[in-house]
Order: sequence, then structure tokens, then C-alpha cells
Amino acid sequence: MDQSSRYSNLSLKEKDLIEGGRHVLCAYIMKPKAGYGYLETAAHFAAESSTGTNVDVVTTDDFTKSVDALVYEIDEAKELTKIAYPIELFDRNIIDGRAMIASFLTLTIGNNQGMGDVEYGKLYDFYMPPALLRLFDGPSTTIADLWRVLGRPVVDGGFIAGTIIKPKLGLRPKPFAQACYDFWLSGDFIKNDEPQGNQVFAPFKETVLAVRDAMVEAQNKTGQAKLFSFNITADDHHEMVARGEYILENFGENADHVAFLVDGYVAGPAAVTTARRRFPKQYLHYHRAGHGAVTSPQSKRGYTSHVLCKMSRLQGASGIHTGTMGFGKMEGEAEDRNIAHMLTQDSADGPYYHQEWLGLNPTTPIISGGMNALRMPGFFENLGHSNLIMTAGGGAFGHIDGGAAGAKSLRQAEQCWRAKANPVEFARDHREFARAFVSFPHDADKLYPGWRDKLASAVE
Ligand code: CAP
Ligand code: MG
Repeated sequence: MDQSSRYSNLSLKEKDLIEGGRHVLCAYIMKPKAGYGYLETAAHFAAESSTGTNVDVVTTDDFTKSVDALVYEIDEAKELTKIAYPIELFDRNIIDGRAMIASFLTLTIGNNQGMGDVEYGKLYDFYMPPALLRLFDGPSTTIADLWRVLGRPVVDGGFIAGTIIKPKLGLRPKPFAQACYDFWLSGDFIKNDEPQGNQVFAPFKETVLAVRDAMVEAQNKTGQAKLFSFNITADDHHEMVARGEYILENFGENADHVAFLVDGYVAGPAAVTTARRRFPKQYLHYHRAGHGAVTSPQSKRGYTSHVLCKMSRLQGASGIHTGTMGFGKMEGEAEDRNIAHMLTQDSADGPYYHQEWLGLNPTTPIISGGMNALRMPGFFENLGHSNLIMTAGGGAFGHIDGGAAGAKSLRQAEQCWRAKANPVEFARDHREFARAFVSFPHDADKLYPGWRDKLASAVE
């Protein structure tokens, strides 16, 4: 059945839809299966994403039609479909009238993902009008709160040097806390790796207490504040709350040095909002493990990393992993810096839509995945600033002189970029940075050919 007469209106102008402020706009790359017309399939896609199904139903009335999603632009050659969703379609809480990402996903990227006439459809960008944007929680705690704890300026407070305790799993509480202490001798921020929680060999409560003690020790030793991001992810929100409360009770005066990490892709939007609403004073660290299944450029379904990050700011993540923009081990490219800009700026351009955030708090880009000191100068050069959290697990604990030296090497690498220094020259009088060259020789050869001769004595 061709539904294009009802679910498309190609005379609608995007500018007018934005000025009207009553629609969420979505840009998809969509391809029909062989034998199906482009507009016809796009209209079916819009129907299934809003008021319709594959046949007319007798219960439809005039009001129903006023909330149809409409295809307003197509470009078959580019496989581009743009759809306008009336904001009335999106579910609101009965407790406070607020909007939710679960509903946004169910509509814009729900049943349309499995339709028989669609080869693929992937959400590349969306525009959120002010009337709906203001109903999202947004972040309540930001990097400025972490900078305040660290005793830094709350604007442009600079680079937060972080790590992930490695090995990913398999440390008992004592060696785990010892690794924390070592890194904290020079670093600022440590996070649980995404699968770490309450394993039998590292019981949660025992580990929390050991980390607490290590933090106190490291703070006493260095005279500096230290930060830890605890994984509180669970299927059951009571479990998440129990973990969060246990941490806060036991950290006492250092409770504001603690962030809560949520595996927000696998545990879903409900887990993110549980943390956002139940612990609004804690920095909410969104780890996105698993996202590649839908966001990878190789995946033709789902949505992109840009979309994931934008949703996380609406939901209220204080920080989210944004990838390493091609400088680390995970998929990504230099242009992904635009994702970071969308998270931090009040007015930013996405691939298809400009977004005004209307003063909604920013979300920190958390840079992670195969980073080490050698890869950092290039990374910062590409992004243009270092007001962010970077976590380097292998990059810190893979340093041949251990976690403390690894942490120092990360800090030095950022200083090298800020000083606009040549990294090989800089390494001559920054020992931990120099020793990163011998720790990661494969990277060193690739990024700084000729370093072996120039640094021969500095790296001994
Ligand atoms: C990094 C990491 C992070 C990834 C996730 C890991 O460790 O802890 O989970 O950064 O990817 O387990 O791989 P390394 P993303 O520093 O040792 O690589 O940040 O892209 O979501
Ligand atoms: Mg990890």
C-alpha cells in the first residue's frame, strides 16, 4: 500500500519546520529493498514510526492525522530521508511531565529497524526543538564540579589525566587499590573498567573500602584531590542505588570526589536516568560499551555515535565516551571532533542539523581507548583544546616504569602539546614521556620515525 499521500509532504520546508518549533526532525540514510519505491518506503517508514501500520485502520480519526510523522525531504541518490515528528508523539512522565529518551528511541529508531520493505535505515542526526528540549533533564553535574574538587578554575580548568584500572578483570581488592594509589601519585582520575562490579574475586564492598583508603593515602601523599568513577551499572535500579549509597556513605568527606559510571548502552536509558535523578550531585559517567553494534560506520542500521552522544546530553550524562577521533584503538576519525563540540557548545552544527542547546549544561567528552602519551599531542592538535577527561588504561599501566610513571607521561604529553613543542625534543628533558617511547615502540616508530637516534641517551 502506498502511504505517501498521507505520510509525506515534500513541500514542507525545513526552515519553516524549525521556526514552527513543533517538530523533532530526523535525518536517515535509508534504502528500500529491491522492488519497493523510494518515497513509498520512506512514507511507510514514517507511518510505522508514528501513527500508522501497513494498512489503513478504521479507528483513525482527524486528530490522529494531525500527529502523523511526515517525510519532508528525500534524496534517493544519497539514500537520504528526512522525517518530521510532531512533538506530541513523544511520551511524557506522569510524575513530572518530563520527556524521556526511551520514547524518543522507540519512535525514531524502533519498529522501523525491522521492516520487510526496508533494506536498511540508520539515524544520522536529529534536531530537538526548544519545546521538547527543555523537558529533558540535561546534566546536573559537569566537569566544572570536578575542576572545583581539584582546586582548579571552574572555567577552562584543563586536562584531567585519567586511567582505567587494568587488567580489565582479574585483580583482587588489594592489588586493585594498589594500582589506584600508584596512578594517583601523578594522575587525577580513575575509572572502573566497564565490566568491573561485584565479581566474586573482588567483592564490591571490599573493593570500595580499599579504593577509599588508597584515595586518602594518595591525597595525603600528594596534597592533591583525587577522583574515582565507580561502576554502579545493574539491571535492577535498586541495585544501582544500593551501590551508589554504599559508596557515598563510605567515602564520607571525599564523596564529591566520586563519579558514578553507568554502562548506558547495554543497561539502557533507564539506568542512565536512575543515576541522573537519584544521585544528581555525582558526576555521571556514561560508558557506551556495545554501542559499536549500532553506531559503527560499518553498521547500516541503528544510529551514529553523534546521535548517541547528543541523546546522552539530553538525558543528563555529565560525560560520555566520544572515542579517540582516529588516534586510539577504537573506530573513529578526525572529524569526530564535531561530536565533542556538540556536547560542549551551546550552539553547534551536526551533520545535518544545527542545534541550539539553550543553556543546557555541557557533557564532557571522555577520550579513551588505546591512548598513550605518544598519541596525545596529535589528538589535542586535532581537537584544539584539552578541557576534557582522558583515560588511558594500557597507556598508563603499559608504561614500562609502572602506573605512576605512566600517569606522569600523560600529563607531560598534554604539556608538550600546550607548549607547541616537538615531541621528540620535549622528550629529551621529560623522562616519563621519553620512556613512553620505549614502552610503546610500535607507536613511536610510526608517529616519530628517527626517534631512536635522537633519544638514545634520554630513554635509558
Ligand atoms: C580503554 C577501555 C574503554 C574504551 C571504550 C577499554 O582501555 O577501558 O572501555 O575506551 O571505548 O576497555 O578498552 P585502554 P570508547 O586505555 O587500555 O585502551 O571510549 O570508544 O567507548
Ligand atoms: Mg574499558
